[in-house]
Amino acid sequence: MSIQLYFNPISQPSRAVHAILVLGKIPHDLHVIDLMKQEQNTPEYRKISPTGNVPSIVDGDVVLFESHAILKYLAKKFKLENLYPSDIVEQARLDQYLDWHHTGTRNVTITARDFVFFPVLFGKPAPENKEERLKELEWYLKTFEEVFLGNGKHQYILGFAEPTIADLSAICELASLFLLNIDLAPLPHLHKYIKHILSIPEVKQVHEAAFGFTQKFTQNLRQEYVDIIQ
Ligand SMILES: N[C@@H](CCC(=O)N[C@@H](CS)C(=O)NCC(=O)O)C(=O)O
Repeated sequence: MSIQLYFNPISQPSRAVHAILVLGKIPHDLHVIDLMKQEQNTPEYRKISPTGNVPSIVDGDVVLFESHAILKYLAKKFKLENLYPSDIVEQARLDQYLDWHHTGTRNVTITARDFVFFPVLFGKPAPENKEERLKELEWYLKTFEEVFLGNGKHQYILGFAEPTIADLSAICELASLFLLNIDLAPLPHLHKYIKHILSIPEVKQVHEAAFGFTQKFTQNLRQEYVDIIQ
């Protein structure tokens, strides 16, 4: 039986779940939830995702929302040991990132939401404290580099030997940096990491629509981002 994925290709956690399905060669059907049309709030969809968020999945009788719960479930069910190890200590090590992610790396998207998504899609004025917000974001990105990339020592989050669900989740938020178009020169380890993870064809594939959005709405996109997208 195929996994039914309810998602939106512009949504970061949706792309992370899409990526594991593609990477793990898991049979699946895609159902786009149009957030602009508020399809996430229809009574039918709320039965699948009571919080009215994407992504969510239906796997027979199993109905799940929250991307990290879904990623762990799929990795365990389809025995994708490399993506989420079965050893409890290794799992706990990886969970450290997965928990930090929601209030850490997710800030990239929150910043892009306030300064790009909301102004472009809804005409909502961008907040006036851009400099302060970018400074805050820089702190999260530096922490990501230092703690999770071991200041460039690690190819994958926390030094795992192969990409894990932590990398799948992280890269989808980090791709929001493209929309912010910020200079990556002060963050060389992060730059290298983003380039490397997006060189995985399946990961790049699920970013197609998001990159289309970036190219449409970002003026003078920096060459470092253009190089990765192309
Ligand atoms: N913590 C959730 C976050 C899900 C989330 O925020 N989804 C957004 C799209 S990126 C959404 O569905 N928003 C619907 C809305 O704002 O009404 C996860 O990891 O799945």
